[in-house]
Amino acid sequence: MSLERTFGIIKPDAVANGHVGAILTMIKEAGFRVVGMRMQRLSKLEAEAFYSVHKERGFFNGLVTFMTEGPVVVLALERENAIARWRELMGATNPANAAEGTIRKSFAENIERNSVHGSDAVETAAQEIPFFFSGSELL
Ligand code: 3AN
Repeated sequence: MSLERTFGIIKPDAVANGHVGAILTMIKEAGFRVVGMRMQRLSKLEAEAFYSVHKERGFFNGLVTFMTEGPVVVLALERENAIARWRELMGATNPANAAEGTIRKSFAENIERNSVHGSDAVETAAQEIPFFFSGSELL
């Protein structure tokens, strides 16, 4: 099977609570290669554009407020079957339903403040990686 790339975010709750190191360790132990990584604070415009697929949802404004409340770490991750494996390592959207050993089970506060984001399909990863990284930032 060939290598695949996916996009991830360590969200403001996990950064503020000091979980970046632990999450990066889980990523390494799950066999991913970090090909891009940067700490930044999202602007309101960036968060709205990134989550535009959810703009009609009731939780959209709260999600944008949360995603801009503090720094995040944006990640491009590579391994075989990276998109599915990263979703598996993240765990279910609602941490109450997340499996043991997943990032959300370990660190997420609730369905909104759920510690990490991950692309959900090949097409999404192909949009989300270049949304945050230029070609020369992917190593
Ligand atoms: P996932 O992040 O697992 O792909 P999505 O794409 O359904 O889940 O939702 C995107 C983000 O929107 C979630 N990570 C979470 O922060 C937030 N979210 C999703 N559903 C809800 C909800 N019912 N209430 C509040 N926030 C939500």
